[in-house]
Amino acid sequence: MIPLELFKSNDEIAWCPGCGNFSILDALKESLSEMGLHPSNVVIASGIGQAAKTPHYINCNGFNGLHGRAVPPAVAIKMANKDLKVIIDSGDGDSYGEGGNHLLHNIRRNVDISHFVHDNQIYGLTKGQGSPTTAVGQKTSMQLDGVIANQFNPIFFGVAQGASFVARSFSGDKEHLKEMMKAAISHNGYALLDILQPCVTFNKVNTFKWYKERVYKLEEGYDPYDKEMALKKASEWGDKIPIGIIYKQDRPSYMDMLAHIKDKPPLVKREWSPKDAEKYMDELR
Ligand SMILES: Cc1ncc(C[n+]2csc(CCOP(=O)(O)OP(=O)(O)O)c2C)c(N)n1
Ligand SMILES: [Mg+2]
Repeated sequence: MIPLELFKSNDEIAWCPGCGNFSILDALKESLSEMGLHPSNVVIASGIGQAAKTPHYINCNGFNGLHGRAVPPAVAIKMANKDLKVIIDSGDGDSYGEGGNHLLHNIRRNVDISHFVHDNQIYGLTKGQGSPTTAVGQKTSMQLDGVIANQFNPIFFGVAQGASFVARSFSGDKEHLKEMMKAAISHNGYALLDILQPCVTFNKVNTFKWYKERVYKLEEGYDPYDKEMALKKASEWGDKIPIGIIYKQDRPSYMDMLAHIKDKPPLVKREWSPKDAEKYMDELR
């Protein structure tokens, strides 16, 4: 156990009162503290958005990068120092919209990082345009006659693509959220955790009440290794929305497969010198 106070940041929080981000931030700090992970061994990476401000609001290593580009620095950090726990904490727009391409390829690679998506089904920071997870027909500040593009289902996508860990939780159930965060952080490989979160200012449809009335925990005995069942569960959305670990698969992580990284000390801890490159340079001269 690491004292919770160590994760306290002095930055002023710029989220709206009542935002689901607050309990996600608390759950994150508590999970890290209870897992005994010291702030110096943790990195939180994000893109741009309200959710993506998280690295400023927690005292540990952080990287607040470009919109849709949370995955590349997170992967690079993990490649350079595989001893670090690398967590992406970003929004639905950042992760599934602008960052969709990176998401797809990280699922394929299975780099050992957790990806926590604050899914408020809206572009919050830029004042309420529809995001990939906004429902068809929903009126927004931008789509005045309603969204016409199909709604993206991140859970179904993750399972179908063979992500090694796919889960969903809800910011209104902090204990469940912590359980999912801890499972994702402990997982060896890429862990996608979609977190349903109300945006009290720009999404008047998917409110705290809307989620509360619909989410239910997976039945006792549910087997996340059963892909067919997982695809079925992943398709559920509407009156009933399942939360929990929907899909799991044991396969080696990217780091476990790279010859120059597996079974070796992290790259940052190895001796090196620019002279090491000379023999390769000679070949080109
Ligand atoms: C390349 C690029 N496109 C668009 C933007 C504008 N932009 C910044 S944040 C954002 C949406 C963020 O939405 P989301 O990731 O869902 O986070 P939220 O604010 O809802 O937490 C957009 C469109 C940008 N900064 N860079
Ligand atoms: Mg959002």
